[in-house]
Amino acid sequence: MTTARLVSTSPGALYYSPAYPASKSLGRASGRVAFPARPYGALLHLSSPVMASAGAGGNGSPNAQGGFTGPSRIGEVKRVTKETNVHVKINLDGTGVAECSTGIPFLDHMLDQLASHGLFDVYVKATGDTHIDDHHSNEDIALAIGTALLQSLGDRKGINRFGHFTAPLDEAAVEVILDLSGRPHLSCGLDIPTQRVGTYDTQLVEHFFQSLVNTSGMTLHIRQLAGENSHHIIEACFKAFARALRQATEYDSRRHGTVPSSKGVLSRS
Ligand SMILES: [Mn+2]
Repeated sequence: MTTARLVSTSPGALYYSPAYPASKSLGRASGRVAFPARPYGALLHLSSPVMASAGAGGNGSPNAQGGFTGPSRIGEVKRVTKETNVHVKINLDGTGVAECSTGIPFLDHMLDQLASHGLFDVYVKATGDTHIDDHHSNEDIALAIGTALLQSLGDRKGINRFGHFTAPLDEAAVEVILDLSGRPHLSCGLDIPTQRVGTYDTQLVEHFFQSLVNTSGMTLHIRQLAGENSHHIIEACFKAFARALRQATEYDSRRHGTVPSSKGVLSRS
């Protein structure tokens, strides 16, 4: 972990605060998906297909799940250190569009799984000191994704909160159990037989999820049920994570927008 300077982050807490109602912060323009007017709005006008597709299910419009729909659930983080420069955007109500260029080809492949199987739109552009190794880039990308998730979830009202999925990939099977509790915890039970997949150090998988958990406020359990091939094991893990996260972030139509906690609040504090 290095000392990071957040040069630009979405003021998610402000944006999703009850004092800043969706009706005032959202709007449509010319029948196209319109992003909410924000002080840093210029950042959201990148010509990215990820962001161009964002908004289905957002803007308070009807979504496939029926029932409660909230504001657009988008998180954006720019994170710059002496080691890395990371830009992440995530739309929880996306269509599975991925635009990922991390400097780590295998991680790009895994983030594509996150988008595809989570039906999130995921934009990640990163440069880093990969001439040393992938450690800093892997960590900082995961920290930024976690922060973007934190932002996009806002006050976590109306969501399922829990997710559970087991994904097979040929001989491999990985189970993911997660809770968007606000409390960071990782139990990682992967047993990856080789040190590398391509150029990617397989030790970085657990580190990726630990970093993501820390900034997103997520309780995450990963269990490997079977597997011989390292690529299969890791990919099954990302697919199961994507599906479980999709479950957890989707709206519970019976909850009518209330916080899924008997305490009445899901926060990181
Ligand atoms: Mn693959």
